[in-house]
Amino acid sequence: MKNVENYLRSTRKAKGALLFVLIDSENNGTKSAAMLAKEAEKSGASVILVGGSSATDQLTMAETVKNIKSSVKIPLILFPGNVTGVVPGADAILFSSLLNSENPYFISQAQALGAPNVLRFGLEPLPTAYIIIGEGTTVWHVGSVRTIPFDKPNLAAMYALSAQFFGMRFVYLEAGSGAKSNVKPEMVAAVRKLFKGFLIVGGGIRDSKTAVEIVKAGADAIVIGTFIEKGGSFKTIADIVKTIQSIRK
Ligand code: 1GP
Repeated sequence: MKNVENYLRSTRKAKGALLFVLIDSENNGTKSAAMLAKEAEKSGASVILVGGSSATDQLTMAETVKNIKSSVKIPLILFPGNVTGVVPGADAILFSSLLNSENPYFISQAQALGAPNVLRFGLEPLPTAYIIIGEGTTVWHVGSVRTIPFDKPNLAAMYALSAQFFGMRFVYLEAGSGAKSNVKPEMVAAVRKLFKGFLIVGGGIRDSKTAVEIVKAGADAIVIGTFIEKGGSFKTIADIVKTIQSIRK
């Protein structure tokens, strides 16, 4: 796909909020990544994300990307947890800075190390502020996060506004993969009030009700990973897509 950012904006406009399905390249489930991606596409997902904060095997990642690419038409976007997450064959990459990390490596150093390969592999960089909410998750641990508590929406809004001033066109509010609690709608709404770009929300979303609350609060896309990895039904995924697309701004 030539221009993923345009695709995201125009699909958002035409169809309503989008579902991104996250596939961990190191998933140990019974279904292959390509099979999961195919079912996700059939259920109405708009994007396949491949990555994760603990997925560090670059060879497996590249192989997974290749397999998924040959199975689906929807764009495949890399979601790197480190420089090892930059591999050839995808359409785009969430070129992210973990804004509330305490370790400069995750704010700008890994990005500098990864940038030459983003260029070399022809990946479309989607400039993204990655903001972690809550604690105890893998991304929280790996990313040396100075966390934002779930009940402090204004802190998240401050980071999102700074992302906007930096010129980042995407904000990803992340509770962490498999998080017990999802990002609360109050926080999504506080961010939406200030951030004009494309707002992604993920972590701990498993049902339509939660997805609807988050979209109504202003998310442009929600991300679901663990539910699918654990064998959750694609009928639920199709229901989620249908309900979030029925919400109009
Ligand atoms: C994690 O936001 C994504 O990076 C998805 O979270 O795995 O909890 O669905 P889940």
